[in-house]
Amino acid sequence: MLFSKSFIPILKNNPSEAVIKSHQLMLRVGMIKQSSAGIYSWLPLGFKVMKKIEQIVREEQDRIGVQEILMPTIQSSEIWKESGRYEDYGEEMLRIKDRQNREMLYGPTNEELITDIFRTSIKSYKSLPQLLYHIQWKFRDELRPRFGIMRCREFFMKDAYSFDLNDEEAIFSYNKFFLSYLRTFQRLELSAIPMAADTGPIGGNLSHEFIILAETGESKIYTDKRIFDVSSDNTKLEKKSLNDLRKKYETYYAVTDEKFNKSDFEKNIPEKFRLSTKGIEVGHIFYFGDKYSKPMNASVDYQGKKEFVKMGSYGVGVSRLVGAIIEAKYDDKNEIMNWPMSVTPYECAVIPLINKNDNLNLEKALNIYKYLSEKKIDTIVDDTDENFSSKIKKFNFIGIPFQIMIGKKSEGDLFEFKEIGKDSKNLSIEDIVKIIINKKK
Ligand code: 5CA
Repeated sequence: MLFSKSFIPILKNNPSEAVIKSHQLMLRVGMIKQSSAGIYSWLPLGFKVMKKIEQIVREEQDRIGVQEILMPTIQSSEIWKESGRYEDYGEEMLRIKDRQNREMLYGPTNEELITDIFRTSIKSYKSLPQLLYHIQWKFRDELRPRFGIMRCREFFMKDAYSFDLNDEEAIFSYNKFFLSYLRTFQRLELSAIPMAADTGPIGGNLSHEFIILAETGESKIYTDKRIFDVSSDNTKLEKKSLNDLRKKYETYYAVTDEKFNKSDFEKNIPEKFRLSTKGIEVGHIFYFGDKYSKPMNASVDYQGKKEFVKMGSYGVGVSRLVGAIIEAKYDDKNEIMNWPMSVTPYECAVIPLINKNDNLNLEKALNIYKYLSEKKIDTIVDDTDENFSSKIKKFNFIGIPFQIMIGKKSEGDLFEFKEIGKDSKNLSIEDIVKIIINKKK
């Protein structure tokens, strides 16, 4: 991509409406644009990051055997009346009437719709388990949308649903998602802690929130620091292995505000391991048995009897993750954004010093761009005539992890190259490619 042709509308100053870093930065470097309260357009830079996150979430769902579908954003009120949630959901639900005066709504979540899809097609216990997910926009008319895309009204979510014959099988499904979430957040270079959580309007009595630590987070959390050392490596997709994994986490105290109990916290954790801080909820999983299947009559035949299926649901805030990654990775001191390689908007920036009447550096930059593109390195070239130091500052700000500067320091076949936040050195283009490709692995 040539910077001159890109759509990256960078603002000169921090927008005054933004109070937290991710919101400021996303507006400032032109990742998003607010269209109305709590509703945003995603511009190329932000959209690229979100799509990369979406793909990682997708791959980790596929890996545990969940099948992808796509349900609509607009739902009929009928199914919500069947489950009993139409009234209960309250003002957060955006209710709409169509031209026939039918009550419709913009889906805030999809338990009802998926249960309806399931019940019309699956009749035999032999088809279980069924694990299904989709990645789709949701709408919740939040009372106080804030922090940009972190708590907004329209947001992009991965929601998955499991259907099983009995509790034991359903917990197996739950635990598969538990593992899948740990792997997903690890690939995003986030350290997410699973915490015992309240179930709110989704319901049920088993639930974990996946929380990453950040001072600007909305959730107050209390945890034993030793939970950070638990590893999910070598966990097999088998009942025992998955049960053991969840148990390993659950031996450590880790709860959100609603479940906090001061005396338990102090009794169970030696003082040096106690951590009370704030975090951002990036995922939430629920087990709620037959809460929806019973009123909606979703059942299978098993040994001549009708059994209501046991269900769980599993959410990841795909759009929220863009902001959450910024909150977790921003280097305040040096004012540098550190995108994980797996989701960075561009992997490499080529920054030529361009003098009037001298095209040599620009030509070199364009040749490098061609070469890196052949090597499948996602590159942006700053072909504008902005001054050299403000170009460098700009790419630190956007957070492109690798940068090649073509200015006074580059000589012959060697180019000034740096990994963001580190010192630069002169290297050949072949060595540069090796370093970048190695980091991508
Ligand atoms: N049906 C369940 C699981 S699929 C459900 O809706 N869970 S949830 O309410 O916890 O939402 C799932 C995830 O979506 C949350 O963990 C959070 O990361 C994200 N999310 C929820 N509300 C918002 C919001 N207003 N803005 C941005 N992201 C949100």
